[in-house]
Amino acid sequence: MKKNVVLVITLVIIVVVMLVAIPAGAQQKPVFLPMPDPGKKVPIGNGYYLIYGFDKRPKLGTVIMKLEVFTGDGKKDTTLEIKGDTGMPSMRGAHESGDRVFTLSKKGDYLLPVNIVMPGDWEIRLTVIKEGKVIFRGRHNFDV
Ligand SMILES: [Cu+2]
Repeated sequence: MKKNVVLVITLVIIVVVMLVAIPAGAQQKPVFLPMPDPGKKVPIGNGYYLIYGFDKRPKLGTVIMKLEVFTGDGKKDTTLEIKGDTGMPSMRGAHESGDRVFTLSKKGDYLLPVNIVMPGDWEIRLTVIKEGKVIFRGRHNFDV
């Protein structure tokens, strides 16, 4: 009899943990869509698009990521908040920069320094925010 009680209590605890933990985990893992290559148009919704690139081919050291956002009729939009998180997918947590905000240049380009600290596979995850709402998440993967 005691064994059954222990079994039932264990099962109840497992079910409760699953109900609480799985939806919370799902909310914490946003999906970043793979983006077209540097220099190409990346649609970000509502006809808007962005074009990104680097000041030089990414290599060890600091490279500057440059990004421009255009409205559907081709005007630059400089009202967005854009964040970038850089790291190595094969070494999750080892070099993650955390979300860092792009600064806006006088020309209306969004700029972010990216530190490449070792050779291998790298990933930049972009989050684009308009009026406090995330409108786009995308990632760029490359090898150094
Ligand atoms: Cu590494």
